Amino acid sequence: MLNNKINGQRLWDSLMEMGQIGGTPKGGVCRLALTDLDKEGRDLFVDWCLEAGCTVRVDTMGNIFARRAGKDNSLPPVVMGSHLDTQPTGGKFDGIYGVLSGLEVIRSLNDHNIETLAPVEASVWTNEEGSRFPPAMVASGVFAGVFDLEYGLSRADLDGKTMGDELARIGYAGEVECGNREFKAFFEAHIEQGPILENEKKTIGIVTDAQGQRWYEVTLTGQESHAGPTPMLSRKDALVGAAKIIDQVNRIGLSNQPSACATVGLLQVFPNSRNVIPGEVFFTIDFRHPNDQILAAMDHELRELSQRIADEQGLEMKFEQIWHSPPVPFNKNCVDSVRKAAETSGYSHQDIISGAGHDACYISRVAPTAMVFVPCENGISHNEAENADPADLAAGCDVLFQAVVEQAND
Ligand code: HGY
Ligand code: MN
Ligand code: MN
Ligand code: MN
Repeated sequence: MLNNKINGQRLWDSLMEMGQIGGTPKGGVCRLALTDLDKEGRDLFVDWCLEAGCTVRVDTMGNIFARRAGKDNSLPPVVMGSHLDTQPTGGKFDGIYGVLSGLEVIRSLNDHNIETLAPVEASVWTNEEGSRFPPAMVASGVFAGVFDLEYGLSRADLDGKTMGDELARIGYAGEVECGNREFKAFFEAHIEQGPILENEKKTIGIVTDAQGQRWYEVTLTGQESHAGPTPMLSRKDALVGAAKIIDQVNRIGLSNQPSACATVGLLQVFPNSRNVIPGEVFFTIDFRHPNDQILAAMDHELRELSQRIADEQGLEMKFEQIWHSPPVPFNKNCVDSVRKAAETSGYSHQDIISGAGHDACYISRVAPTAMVFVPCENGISHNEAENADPADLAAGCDVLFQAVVEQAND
């Protein structure tokens, strides 16, 4: 039996140590992509992998691959991984759990002197969150051929710094080509980031699919003027227009239940002064649904309503869809490896669709891919209060271990 080979305490201790890098007073983590703190986290991960006897390579998008040799190293590797970058008010587990679970699998293979036929690799994917450099999952997207390298390296933050500049600055502009490399399989362990597994009292989520996403950027331009003498009926108030559109974003989400999600997470008002009518507003929209047709219908309704509101308010509108990641069905053979491991180990489990995007979504385009979910406390994530039960985290890593070994020896 290959279950219970991992060391749950060592996994937890590694998560807590990594969580100190960019740790916040409320117990969360702020380690934005390609900052000095991201470099610190990457360096710690690389050191741990070298200590575990891995060879480490970095590609041109800064993706890291720590390789443990197998019996036949001419075979394509089974790769595990996720991301180390966090949201500004992120937690210790989103992404990091998948990276350090991969490391724990390698450490446990070493402990038990298990030699796999194919090599296995623990990986880190750059800028999964898309918080500092939109869109999300851009480096796994370049690896999967969804974006070209030039697009990836040119992604810029709000200060105009590009990913290419920042990769070079922190010393993670690798030489290895990003992509064009065969994986036998790819597995990502992740906290669910929602309430389903906790509510259903299940330890393991067998992720069959991930929902589709569409991201938009909207700029409304009206007339900046004095809040006092300017009559209400002659105003071109960009914030009133934005508020009406944002209300429609929420209504479109609510009218496509039970699965749709609709979020405006970033809003900037110019000049942002209490007695000046806002002349310009910039905001983002995040739409999600497991069904691409419904997501397309939501898109159509949003575009129509936004233009109508802008016209009624006398505003200029720049409306841009900056990203569309269609829904993803994961690979049945890999999903079955996850299911078999959960069943033979006696972990309570259920099938689940991922509400969040993950690097696995893009990697699934170029390699057989599956995910392992574990519950998180109150379903909270992208929040400093993010937490998970050490026993659940260990169970998920145990399932990952068994699925990876099965695929590596297949
Ligand atoms: O937004 C997402 O789904 C992921 O956390 N980047
Ligand atoms: Mn994540
Ligand atoms: Mn996230
Ligand atoms: Mn079952």
